[in-house]
Amino acid sequence: MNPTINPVQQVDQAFIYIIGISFVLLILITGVMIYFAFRYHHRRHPVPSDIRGSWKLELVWTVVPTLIALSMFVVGWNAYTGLRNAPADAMEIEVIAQQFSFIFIYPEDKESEGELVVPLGKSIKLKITSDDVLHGFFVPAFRIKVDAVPGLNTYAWFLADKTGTYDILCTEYCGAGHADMTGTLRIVPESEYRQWVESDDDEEEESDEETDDEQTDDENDG
Ligand SMILES: [Cu+2]
Repeated sequence: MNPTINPVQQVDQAFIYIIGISFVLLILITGVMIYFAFRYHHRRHPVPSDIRGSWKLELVWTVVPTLIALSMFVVGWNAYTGLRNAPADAMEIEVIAQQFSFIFIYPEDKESEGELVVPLGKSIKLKITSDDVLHGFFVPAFRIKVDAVPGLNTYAWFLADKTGTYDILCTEYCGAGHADMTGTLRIVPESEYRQWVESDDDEEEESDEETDDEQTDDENDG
């Protein structure tokens, strides 16, 4: 139904492809090495052979690994471009990283802290920046890991193709509260999203204002 390619699958394919080839090579090379150590042991093979080059062999061991390396590049490039090319119809959400939480600003002008709520089935483009120091915006379930840099706009996108809650983490050591700089991505059915985005939760947000965050922030500045 949705023609959008999901970069999660492309990233996983690139990973499996590269690790698969690495395993095949590991087994082949180790096998040949063990075989040669026995076969050409000095007791079984006292006089070494004098080999003077073989252009055919050299051609094979140059061309084959080159093709393998290029194929890895193509698979990786497809995954990378998949992650970088957000669909034109994606819903845009601003992400502002700060010591020590993520703030999300929705098209409807709603704001949330620590929790990113998005509707199921949509492509979501995140426009990322930082208010203070370097942070990293990481959502492992969607293979997103993008720096949040003060004064610079970076972006990421994902296809919200399954409901559920997923972890968000900061992956740049940004101060004493870095380890607590986590969040949740919640993918909900469109109707639930509408309800959530229209609900006025200003009072709710005020009650969770954390004073200890500010304290660690000040201690860290020195
Ligand atoms: Cu951070």
